[in-house]
Amino acid sequence: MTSVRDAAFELFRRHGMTTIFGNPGSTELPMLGPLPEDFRYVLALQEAVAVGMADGYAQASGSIAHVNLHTAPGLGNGVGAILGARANRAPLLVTAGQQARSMITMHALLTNRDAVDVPKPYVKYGYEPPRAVDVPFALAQAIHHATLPPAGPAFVSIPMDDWAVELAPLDYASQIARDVGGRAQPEPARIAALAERLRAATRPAFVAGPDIDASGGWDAAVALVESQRLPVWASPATAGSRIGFPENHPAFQGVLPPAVGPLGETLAGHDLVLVAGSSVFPYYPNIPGDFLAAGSELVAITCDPDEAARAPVGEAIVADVALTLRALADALAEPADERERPPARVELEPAPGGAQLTGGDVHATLAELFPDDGIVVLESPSSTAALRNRLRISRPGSYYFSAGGGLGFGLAASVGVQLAQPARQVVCVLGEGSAQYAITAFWTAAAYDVPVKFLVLRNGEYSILKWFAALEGVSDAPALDLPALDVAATAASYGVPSRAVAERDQLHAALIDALAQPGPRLVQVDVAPGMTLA
Ligand SMILES: Cc1ncc(C[n+]2csc(CCOP(=O)(O)OP(=O)(O)O)c2C)c(N)n1
Repeated sequence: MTSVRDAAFELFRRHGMTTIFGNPGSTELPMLGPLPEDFRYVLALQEAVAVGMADGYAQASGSIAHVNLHTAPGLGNGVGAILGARANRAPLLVTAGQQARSMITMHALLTNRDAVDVPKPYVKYGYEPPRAVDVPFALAQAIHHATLPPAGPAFVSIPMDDWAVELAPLDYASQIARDVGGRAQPEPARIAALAERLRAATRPAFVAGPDIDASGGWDAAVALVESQRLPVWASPATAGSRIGFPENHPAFQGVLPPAVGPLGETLAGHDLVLVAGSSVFPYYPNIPGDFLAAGSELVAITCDPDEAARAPVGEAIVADVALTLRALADALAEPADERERPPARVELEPAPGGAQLTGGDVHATLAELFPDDGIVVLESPSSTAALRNRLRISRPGSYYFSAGGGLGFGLAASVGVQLAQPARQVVCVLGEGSAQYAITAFWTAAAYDVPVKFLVLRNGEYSILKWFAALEGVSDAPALDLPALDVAATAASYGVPSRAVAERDQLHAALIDALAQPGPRLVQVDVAPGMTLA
């Protein structure tokens, strides 16, 4: 006979989901033990960390990942990270244990009350099957929802006494065998019309968003930009989960500012703005202005109907980003040789150095040593711009950032990214404040010997919040200083060999050494407080 558990693991196997991230409790044990030999369980010590790891793993592997959470309190812990996974478009199956069916109505301890409502705004699908025999079918549906564009998390709550229930073939066999896929081709008429507008435009521009990378459209974007001589802007860094265009390319102009007014002004003078793989736009903070300058028109390409519907300006084509860029390049068979080449990028001058290193100094040193096929996972708010300016990431699948705005993604996700990409070196760049939101991921990195190199910038404060306080006209906000946090000592206590440095030559030597070692390593560097753009 086949149990719910047998059928569920067979389903996971069919979808290549043989790695399970999680933090277990008594309500999950009936699912987990004994784990089939072809599965591995990656233990996170807190659920937000488990979700962040699974998010990084899903994005970097380009396939669905499974994260298993403890019932109500564990699911609650995971919700902020589930929000992040939704914003990052990470295909995730999120499962959580539930009390035994006979105990739910009396709300016995560990009942997940209204379980489906807990992560509701952030999952594409949420379900608690009415019968044990429906569990494999519900899991299959969640997998399809999670992977169909736009990808995202899907949730199933599973009562703990369901796993041992025996199934008849009719309950599960055809349901778990289904293959469901669908990357939409754009409508030919819309592509023809867009190609015509692009041909006729005098100063068109291209905005590269994260979904170019996720959809495999990197080469198509480069080919289109080169043949049409388009200047390229990256979509705002504050919510760009990935990079969609090589930032060392001569057509690259920089990263768009995230606020409405400055963003519109930056694109002024372009009669047609083509946005690929980004919302229009992940605006923040509230600096009002025109969405677009007079004379500018905008067309966005997105796989997400919601993103298309809620844009405050412009038109949209809803289809797979890579397929659309290829279709557009085909429709524009002739290169735009008569158009002027994009101007050279305006370089930002690094701020004059003081006694202490700046974030820009640190990223300049990192750029010197960064491996050709390295991957950056970034969560260092006051030096995000400096890292983008200094590193000039130029290969696909090489940059991950939390699009949801929640801290805790970076440290956790870096472990998942490295597990998904064992042949490439992951460098995780963190602020000392950001590191605290997923601090226990150091334990998983050490315990599973995941060789991430962590670079922690320690400036003794929440620098970005001081910058925001000035922008918002807020004075004397409490609790923006973080004296004496020592991430190096904390990571060492979890088993990650760590060094703390303060001088440029020490940093250089410590990074060389860390990159040469086989396991996880951490370098903490003291930097001057404040924002650094370059
Ligand atoms: C879950 C979560 N809580 C709080 C915040 C608000 N927040 C944004 S940036 C920041 C400070 C981060 O400090 P640190 O990593 O030291 O970076 P710095 O600004 O100093 O570069 C905080 C608390 C957030 N974004 N996410």
